[in-house]
Amino acid sequence: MADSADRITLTGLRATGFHGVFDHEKRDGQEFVVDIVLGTDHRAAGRSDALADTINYATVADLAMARITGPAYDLIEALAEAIAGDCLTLAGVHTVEVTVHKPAAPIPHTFADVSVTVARGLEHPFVVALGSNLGDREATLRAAVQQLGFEPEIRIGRVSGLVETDPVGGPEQSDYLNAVATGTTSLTAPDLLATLHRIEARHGRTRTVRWGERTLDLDLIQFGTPGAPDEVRSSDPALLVPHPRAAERAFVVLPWLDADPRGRIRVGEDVIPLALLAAQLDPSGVRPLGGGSDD
Ligand code: A4P
Ligand code: MG
Repeated sequence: MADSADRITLTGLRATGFHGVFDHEKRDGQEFVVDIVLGTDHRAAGRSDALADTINYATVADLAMARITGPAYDLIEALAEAIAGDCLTLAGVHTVEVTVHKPAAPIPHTFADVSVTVARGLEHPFVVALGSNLGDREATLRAAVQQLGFEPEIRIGRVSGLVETDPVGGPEQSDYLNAVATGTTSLTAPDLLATLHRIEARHGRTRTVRWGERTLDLDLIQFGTPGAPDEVRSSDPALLVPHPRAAERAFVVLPWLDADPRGRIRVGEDVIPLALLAAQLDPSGVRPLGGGSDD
């Protein structure tokens, strides 16, 4: 999930709260105990030895304590979810696991403890472009979207209609089918790209000729929200995001606009509405295949 196995662990944070389904729980209160494990990356703090480069665990404790002693929930699941959500707002937190114990819960038997645990990750929006011009192109693109959605850390949002497109660049080759999928993920950008490569490989993708024909091409177009702190901008050849050619390609921009009419794209130092960019591109090489939504 996170790109490192680094952790901050806070256990046994305890206080009286008023959470519970029964009136007497909301009236009299009882003890709640919270454990929190934050997934993070300690490298910066390890190098600098500066508090500003890490997550202050006292702040984490303050946030959780405010939830334990704050407005009453019926369920400890809801309390755990609220604490997890608060932790994810802190800079540097990639993942969070919250366990809420309710050792005096109204269970009419002898028991040691009862608890619930929720595990959550930061969700980043992403845009993926799909292309195929070999084999059963439509079946391949549909299967690829399905396989992406099966990944536990990927949630597919909107998928464009399929478009048939004239090949751009490369040797003479047959027409492409293209589509664009948007979604959110708790993966990092490199891990999402690795997942795309695995799915390409499953469809027999081989890399011989650059821009040559392919059973399946999955390009990571954008990761994070352009202009926001979670936007990933990378010129590393192994991870070029935003995709350097996306903004000039009607076979990417037009289906993307179909999937997300309010989408925004980075072009150089600007972030502009996709609709504005689409209006400037020549749409003649892009033809809807059947039209409509693909999901
Ligand atoms: N790589 C780095 N960043 C990324 C990223 N954001 N997304 C690396 C995907 N891959 C990325 O990719 C080359 C290398 O880029 C890989 O090692 C990958 O890790 P590739 O998929 O092996 O090669 P490619 O797709 O032939 O090259 P490239 O430069 O990605 O080509 P494009 O720009 O994707 O163009 N015409 C139509 N009508 N429709 C198409 O879909 N596609 C292409 C390929 C050409 N013409 C087309 C279409
Ligand atoms: Mg590619």
